[in-house]
Amino acid sequence: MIQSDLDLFGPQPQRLATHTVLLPGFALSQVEPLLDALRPVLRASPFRHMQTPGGLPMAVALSNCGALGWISDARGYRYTPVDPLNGQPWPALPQVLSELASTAATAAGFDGFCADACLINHYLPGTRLTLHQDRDERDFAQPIVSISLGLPAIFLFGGQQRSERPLHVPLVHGDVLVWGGEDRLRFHGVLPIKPGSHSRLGERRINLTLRKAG
Ligand code: MD6
Ligand code: FE
Repeated sequence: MIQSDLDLFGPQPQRLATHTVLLPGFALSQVEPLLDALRPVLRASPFRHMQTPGGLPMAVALSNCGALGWISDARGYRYTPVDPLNGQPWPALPQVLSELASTAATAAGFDGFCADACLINHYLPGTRLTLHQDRDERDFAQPIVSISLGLPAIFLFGGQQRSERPLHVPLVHGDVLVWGGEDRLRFHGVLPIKPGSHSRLGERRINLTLRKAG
């Protein structure tokens, strides 16, 4: 096959580690339905800066949809069925989102993924996410599907120890990152978002991370 034939199939999946796959542009065809579905979600449960257990406001603003939502407050990090801002259940997980997550998981080698939680992160230029592990979910055998929208970011993909020097992975609008298995507890974060304006989303990055939390 010659190079121009390869291009017809679009960017190919990239394996970043044994159980971590970057699917470049995987969400692009669903961006408009995705944004249409997020609008009512964010009207019911708007972005807010949660307090860390240490009492500082988080730099990233967040919301959730699905049966469970991730929160942080003085008592720590956990999943709750109810939005603490309004006392109501988190908005339902839109079908377009759960289907995209499950097809992305399958494309990355994780069959039968059924998300019950979607964390919605909002970054302005300058906002970063410090290195952390995701360990508030019940079953670490379940993968995580992460969808990037808006401004580009450099994703820090570290090791099992905080001290391990992380890979710098560029993520752009429409990219989907899937990880699980032995990579599930790797440290990771996001470098400060560079100033700029995205043609569809303006001066922001939105990241959707879908999990089976309960
Ligand atoms: C972000 N993502 O990309 C933050 N966690 O805005 C995460 O913290 C994350 O992308 C677990 C798995 C995939 C992720
Ligand atoms: Fe994370």
